[in-house]
This record gives sequence, C-alpha cells and structure tokens, in this order.
Amino acid sequence: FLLGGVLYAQPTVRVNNEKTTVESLPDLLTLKHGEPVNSPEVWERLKRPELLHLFKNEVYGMVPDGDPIPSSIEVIEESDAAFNNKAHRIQFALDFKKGHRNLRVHILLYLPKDVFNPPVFLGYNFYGNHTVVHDDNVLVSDSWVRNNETLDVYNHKANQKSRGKRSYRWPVDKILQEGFGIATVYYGDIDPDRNDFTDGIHPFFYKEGQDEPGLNEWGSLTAWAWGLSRILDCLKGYEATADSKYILFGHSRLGKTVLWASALDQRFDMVIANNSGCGGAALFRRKNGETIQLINNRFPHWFSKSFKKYNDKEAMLPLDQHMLIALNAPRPVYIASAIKDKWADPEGEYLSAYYASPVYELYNKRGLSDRNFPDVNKPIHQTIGYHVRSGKHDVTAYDWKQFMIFAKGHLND
Ligand code: GTR
Repeated sequence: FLLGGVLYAQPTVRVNNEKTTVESLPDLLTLKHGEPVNSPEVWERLKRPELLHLFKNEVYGMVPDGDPIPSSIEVIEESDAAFNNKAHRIQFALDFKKGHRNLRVHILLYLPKDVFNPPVFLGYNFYGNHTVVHDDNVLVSDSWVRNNETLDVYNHKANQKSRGKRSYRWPVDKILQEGFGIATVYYGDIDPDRNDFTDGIHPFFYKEGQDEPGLNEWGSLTAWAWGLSRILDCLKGYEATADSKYILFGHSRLGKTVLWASALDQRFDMVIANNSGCGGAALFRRKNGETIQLINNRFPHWFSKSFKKYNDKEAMLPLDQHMLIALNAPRPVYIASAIKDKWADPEGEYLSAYYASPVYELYNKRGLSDRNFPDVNKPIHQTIGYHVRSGKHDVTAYDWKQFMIFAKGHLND
C-alpha cells in the first residue's frame, strides 16, 4: 500500500524456511471498527489508546489503580571528581514506603562537567550499579541478585568482587566524553527477577488479602517499565538534569522493558532496544527462536497471566510487536540485533521496525523503507534506526558507537 509516497509491502510475514506459514499482521492503520487511521490526530486520539489497552490487557499487564505510593528521594553521595575529575557522580536513594514495607532504589548518575542539562542515557543494569564502572564509590545494592560465578555473585547478594565486571558493556568514559550523561539502576531494586510476587514493588499495590497480581495486572516487565518512569520523575526533579533529553536504553529483557516503558510514558525522548527479541522488537507471529510458550514457561513472572492464553496461539493475538514500536512514534527509536542471536530472531526484529514505519510516515518522519533484511554492520539511521551487527547476544563497543551517532543525529527531532 502507498502512504506518504512510500510503498509498503503487504504486512505478511514468512517464517521458518521449509514449513513456511504466512499469517497476516494486524493492521496498524485501521481502527477496530474498520475506519482508517489517516492522520496523527486519529492515531493519537483513537488508535494509540486502543493499542495501549491491548498491550496492557493481553501482554504485559497493567499497573493497578490506586493512590500513588509514598516515596522520597535523596542525594546520598556525590562527587565532582569522578572519572579523573572530568565528571560529576550523583547517587540518589529513591525510597518507597507503605506500612512497614520499604523499597530502596539506588540511582547512579554521571554527568560531564562542562555541559549543563546534557542529554542522558538511562538504562537498567543486570547485576548492580557497582558492576557497571570501575569506581569504588559506587554503592552496592542490598537487593536479591541472580547468582553468577563469573561475577562472583553467590547467595543472591551483590558484593565488592563484582565491581566493574560489566564495564565492557558500559563505555561510560566515552559516553561522557561525547557530552552525554548516563544514569543506571539495578533492575532488581524495583523487582527481583524471579517468580516471586511477594518482593519488589508489586506488594505495595496489593488490595487487602491480595498476594499476587490479578489476571491482567502487571508482571515484572511492566514493573520495571513503571520503575523507569519513577526514576525519570526523580531525574527531572534534579536541577542539573531537569531539562535534559532522555534516551532510554536496554539490552535483552531490559530491551523489552524499554520499548514498553517508552510506549507508556511519552516523556522519554528516544528509545534504544538492543537484542530485545521475543516480547521486545521481534514479531511474535514468526515463531522464530524464542516463542510465547517458551518465554512464558521459562519466565512465568515477566508478562501478565492473561498472556499465557496465547501460548502456541500466536495467530489469535490481536496485536504484534510492530505495534509496540509504533507506540513510540514520532519519537526516534533504534532497534539493534546481532546476527548470531538467533534466539531473538534478528529478522523478526527488523520486520517489526519496518512494519511500524507507516505510523512514522503519518508524521512525515522516515522509518525503514526496505522490506529486505539489511547487510550485517550496515546501520540505518532514519527516525527509526536499525542495525544487525556481527557476533552474538551482547552489548558491544560497536553498538554504543551507533547509539551515540543515532542519539546525536536525532536530539532535535
Ligand atoms: C533469555 C531470554 C530472552 C532474553 C535474555 C536476556 O534467557 O530467553 O528473552 O531476555 O534471556 O534477557 O538476557
């Protein structure tokens, strides 16, 4: 079909070489009663809420209604001598309180010294803020952590030994040199990544007698997404970052999280999802690599309970992940894949971004215009950006180089 002068291939997806099935993707530019979505106004007023409702009810689950959870924010450590005197380091404690419950979230923020209100990359990390940098002043979280021999994590407790062990994924020095700030939080501070709904943020929202989320209430992905918005509240309330642009970044399960977080909260200016795969950028209907059934069985706590009814029933879904990407329009979104990361279905990640493009066209922004999967290490930097790099599931220097080029190129979009 033709839209804004660009020819889009029919939204059909072919999968699995031999036993190829072809199923139609639900159409982004048709309302549920059949009327066309032909302007940003109709998209925003009608289609966007319709899709948000579906993702909340059928996939990730919604945040329960109720009064806001009382919280407080405090700077508990800061220095202007970080990174050889080139950066400010600020550590916040964001505390949630209800009855005798208390949840402490540590936010680590670095800002380049010579830039006021710089654009800030914001992303969760997997093993604690202290693993991200070689900086002895970074506080170690008390939250439950997944055991990991290479990171010296045993008994689910973070400790000094893993300082800097994930720094290869976080080129903080380079990010600061390029004029960006960077904020990171251990995702388990918001909700430990295990199938247990008695810990983390969920219990703060329980009604009397409730001890787990209801059918269409939030799993961990929505909890982490919600957490990013609370972290944003905090950074926006801090003078040195109050007017910053925010670029959400997440890898893998945290790539899924950031796409959903920025769909929910349009205050995020840009989003980068790295190797986000099933439940992130990849189209469910391709059933290539990780599938709904596989992900729900291995990680029963990530999505809402209502999502389980789609196990091995992808065709029944009233949505697919091109719609999640489109919920970010017209803000810049970057999808990154790795060619050996078959589990995340690189081509499914690309096609999802491609099929989200018509919504960007409504705003006269350029999405992806070629249905063919691009060559390896040939990035595309339109308002929807994409690359598939060589190598495996990971975050590399190549990825960050592209993210920074993309972010700089689109800061004033
Ligand atoms: C895998 C999971 C993926 C991805 C990844 C990660 O085990 O199947 O969906 O989220 O973990 O987060 O590292």
